[in-house]
Amino acid sequence: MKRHSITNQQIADMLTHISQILSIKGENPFKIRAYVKAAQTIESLTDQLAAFEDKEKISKLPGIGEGIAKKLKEFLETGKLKYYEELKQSEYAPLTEFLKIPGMGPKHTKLVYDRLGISTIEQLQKAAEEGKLRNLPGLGDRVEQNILRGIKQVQKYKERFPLAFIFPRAHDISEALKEKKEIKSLLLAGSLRRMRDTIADVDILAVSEQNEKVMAAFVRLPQVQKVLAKGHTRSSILTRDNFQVDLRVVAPESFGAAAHYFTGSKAHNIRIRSLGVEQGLKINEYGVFKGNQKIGGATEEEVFKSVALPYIPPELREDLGEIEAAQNGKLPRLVGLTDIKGDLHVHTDWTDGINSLEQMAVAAKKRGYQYIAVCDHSPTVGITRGLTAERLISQMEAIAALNRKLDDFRILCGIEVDIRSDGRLDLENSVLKQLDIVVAAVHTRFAQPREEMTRRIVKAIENPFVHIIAHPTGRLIGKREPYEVNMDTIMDACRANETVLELNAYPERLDLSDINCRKAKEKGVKIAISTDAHRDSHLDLITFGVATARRGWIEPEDVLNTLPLTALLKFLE
Ligand code: DGT
Ligand code: CA
Repeated sequence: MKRHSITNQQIADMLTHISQILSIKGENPFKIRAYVKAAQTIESLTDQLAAFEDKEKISKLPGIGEGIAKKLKEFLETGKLKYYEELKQSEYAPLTEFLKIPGMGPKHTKLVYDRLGISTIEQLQKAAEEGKLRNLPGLGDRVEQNILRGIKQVQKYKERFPLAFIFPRAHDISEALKEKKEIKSLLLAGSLRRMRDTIADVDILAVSEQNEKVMAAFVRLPQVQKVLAKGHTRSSILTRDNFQVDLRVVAPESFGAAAHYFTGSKAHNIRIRSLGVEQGLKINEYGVFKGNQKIGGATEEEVFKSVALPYIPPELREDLGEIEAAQNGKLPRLVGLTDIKGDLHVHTDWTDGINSLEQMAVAAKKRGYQYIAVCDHSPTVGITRGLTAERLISQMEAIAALNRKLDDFRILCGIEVDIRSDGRLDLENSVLKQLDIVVAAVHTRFAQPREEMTRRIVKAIENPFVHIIAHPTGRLIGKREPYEVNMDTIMDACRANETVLELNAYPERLDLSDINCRKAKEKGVKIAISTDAHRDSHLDLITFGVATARRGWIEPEDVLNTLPLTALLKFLE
């Protein structure tokens, strides 16, 4: 591995892997925590660690102690870390795969290995099916069933990766390629450009006239585990993270046609092509042709224009009505990043966030926002420092003091209040009514029957002090299915009570999903696109929320936090 090409993501992945091996081995929790924290810090850095001139600065980063800093220096300087190489030789190292299974923590992992010699997911599934796990100390019937369900879920997602996983890794690859002078321009196409919530493989287009050089550089990237194919116009690699990347090199005059074709979706392409056929045109990845004559294809606009359509944004290209809308001049004016005026769900170090109130406010202001709503957790969520009524009131005082200091910016006092299993909230209305904004959310008892869960959430929606329901279906992409809930009933109740549904932009949530956003819009329910930031750099995650909203045909006026501060305050009242 070339030293300068080690990315923050690769370093963070290594630290995470170390923490996982240590946790299975049953090492000191503080030591494990140190690696987890260091990984989080590095993942959220804006500058590449490898580009630090002064490597001594590493130990000054928040959450990175001397010991880990020394190891990172070694890794950056030599491309290898001896400690990690040795750790990977441990018999427990291959078991980290188990930690992806919901219901399997490090303790269970060690137990099944020590007692039953189980080291693969297949063996684990077989043992669970044969009822061999339930007799292990501390497991039992229910845990065994949970593990089986977890395995099924992991298998379901095996062929598709969460957007949150692919996005930074694909961008690292694209940045590395952009450094090659032979490449004139580059586009991440496919489902990634359409910002689907899961991605099967990455499709990259490069404009170049020096195919051989581009392909040679591509297959030599440090991310490559295996070269699957190497050709003149197309090559494929498997990354060390086990996802496939296809690179296609195209000539500038075909770029638009190729971009359109490889952005997809396939269903959208088929419709466009048949519109072409109706007009006697052939549309493919090389261009738009009338007979043998090429009449367009340098830009995507030319492709759309050839079939009498305006430009359709990538997020809409799913053949879910966008072509008809384009024909009738009814394409939505999609919400964009610059429409967002503030973030309505952020955390601070008063509960489980990393940054202080002031740091969050400064970061938001720097983004050009007019406001943020600080919505730390209420007591029962299970985190240790949930805000009691007393602490919430002190936080309100701290916020008021900061607001006096800040120009042209407002911190709203809020709470992410837990919706208990019977639909009652975790704090009294007498407390909630003192706040600017109340966000309510389900964090426990996800397995409730559909009717019960629906009633539980409707009760929160009907509470006159609740403004927003956070992450309304509770899904964690690739980890947890949405809970059973009747979305129609939820949305009808929101409409009736003027309650807003959150689109949580945290990339493993993206909840509401694109489909549910579209449904909310159709039902006349407003959405709030919020990041649920637990540190200042998380404010950037808004990108994923906005992309998901765009996939859901959402326009600025459908979104609460496109309102400027004064209009927002009026709405909240
Ligand atoms: P993915 O990879 O499953 O997350 O989703 P995509 O959309 O990236 O699909 P992929 O990688 O199979 O193909 C990339 C694009 O290439 C796809 O969005 C549209 C285009 N494409 C692939 N196969 C066909 C095809 O048979 N016909 C047409 N018209 N387009 C295709
Ligand atoms: Ca793809």
